[in-house]
Amino acid sequence: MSRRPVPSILPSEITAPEVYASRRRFLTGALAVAAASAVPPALAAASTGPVGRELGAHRNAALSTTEPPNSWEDVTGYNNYYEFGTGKEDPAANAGRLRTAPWSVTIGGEAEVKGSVTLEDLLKPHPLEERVYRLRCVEAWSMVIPWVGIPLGDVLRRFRPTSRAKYVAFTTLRDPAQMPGQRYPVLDWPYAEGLRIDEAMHPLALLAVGLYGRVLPNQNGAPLRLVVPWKYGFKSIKAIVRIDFTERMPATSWNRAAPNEYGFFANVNPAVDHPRWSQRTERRIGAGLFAARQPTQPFNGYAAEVAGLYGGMDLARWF
Ligand SMILES: Nc1nc2c(c(=O)[nH]1)N[C@H]1C(S)=C(S)[C@@H](COP(=O)(O)O)O[C@H]1N2
Ligand SMILES: [Mo]
Repeated sequence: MSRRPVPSILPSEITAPEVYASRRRFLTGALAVAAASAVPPALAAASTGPVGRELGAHRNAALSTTEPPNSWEDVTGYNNYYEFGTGKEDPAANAGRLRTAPWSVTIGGEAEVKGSVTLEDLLKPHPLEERVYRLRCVEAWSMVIPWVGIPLGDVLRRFRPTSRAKYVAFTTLRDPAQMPGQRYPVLDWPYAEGLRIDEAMHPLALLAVGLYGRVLPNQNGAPLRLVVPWKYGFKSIKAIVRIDFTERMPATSWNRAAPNEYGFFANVNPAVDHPRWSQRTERRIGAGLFAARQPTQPFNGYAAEVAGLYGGMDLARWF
């Protein structure tokens, strides 16, 4: 067992950021009579439209939703990335200085090919695809994001996982000098996530390097992040520096922080509430304060593709 400092505030005592943010907007809005916009005034003023190096990517229409994508401002201005603060606007304000090049990823564990690989070499053999996916946060909000990336399974297979590889563990960079949020014990750093190997090999699991046709903004997980569209957003780990093939289910950050609230599987499931709020509906970011909440779909709308991965499992127990 590793020792860790006792957090001064338990994760379960932190006001859900969602609640905090909406409360704050309400206060501002009530005074400014600007409540119809869900975008905070400071962000709206700073909006520039898409920026960053353009990537050539071909749209994978078969795997894309036809729902309209959220604006660049929503996607890059309303983020969860606790390494840069727990507020939704903190990552956009603080992640800019993260050095994302050079970048390499270390592959370890139950695989025949292991060691450090540069990001360029990791990406080289794979054509980039654009896929428009819903992102459903466990905090009951959602967005639609045009990601650019490569299928995770295609990358993993190159390292020839052994027959003992039952899970894949992912680790974010740990660098408190660059990631100021890591100076506070909000989570057990570095951020860690994992998938069962069949989930990781599923064609919908994406390793993203861009969005809106451009290189990922730092606040969205540059230079390399996971996107697992049928699971709650916290599974989609950002700024990945390690990938390990494991025989045992790996420890994951949110599950360690509050195991009764965040399961390992974390499949989007409107029938299983979070202990502190309902998961039946969601608020689409950018739809405006008066827009109706939308019903949340099992597996975030990807049930036809992925439900078969969980045949025979009690999804209320394995939440
Ligand atoms: N390393 C790291 N990855 C992370 C997080 C984080 O705090 N740290 N937040 C997660 C959560 S809760 C969500 S909802 C998504 C948000 O992705 P986005 O900001 O690109 O929309 O990132 C996930 N990946
Ligand atoms: Mo989330």
